[in-house]
Amino acid sequence: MALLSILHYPDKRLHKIAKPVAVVDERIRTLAANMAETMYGAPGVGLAATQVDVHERVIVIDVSETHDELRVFINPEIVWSSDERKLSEEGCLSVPGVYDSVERADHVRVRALNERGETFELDCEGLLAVCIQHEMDHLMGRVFVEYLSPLKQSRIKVKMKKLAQAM
Ligand code: GNR
Ligand code: NI
Repeated sequence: MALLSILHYPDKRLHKIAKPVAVVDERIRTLAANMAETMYGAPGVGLAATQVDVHERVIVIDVSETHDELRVFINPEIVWSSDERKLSEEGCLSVPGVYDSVERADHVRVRALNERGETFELDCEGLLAVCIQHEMDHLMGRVFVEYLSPLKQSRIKVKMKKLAQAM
């Protein structure tokens, strides 16, 4: 397994649109395993392939406190979203140190392929619902800070550029 490096906002590659996975093979299973290792190491509760500069529709999530509920979503689709929406505080491994409120559907149903290429559906609420929507945004080239005001976005860009210089 290997730790992958995570792109940082405002890197242009975070805005690339991921392509569907054609075949769930060993290459995809290795990618998912390396993404999981990178997510746990960060530490984070989710990671989209876009963040490690792989532009294919692969997400890993583990919102458990015990870090033993890894879920891999390949070619995820939201098949239903609740009309009820909820504000919650988000952070992102690609925008370290920035946390702000984002409004999203409170409850979603997701259909995806697992690591064996089998279709599954999952009802998501709470942090899992927030996280799957946040990760699916990454696959579409969208970072959560783009939901914030233009003023906040420009301040975040300044902060990230200073951070990059310090590293
Ligand atoms: O680790 C993460 N925590 C988090 C908290 C609230 C809402 C979304 C997230 S996802 C984030 C990891 C990440 O950047 N995934 O893309
Ligand atoms: Ni993120």
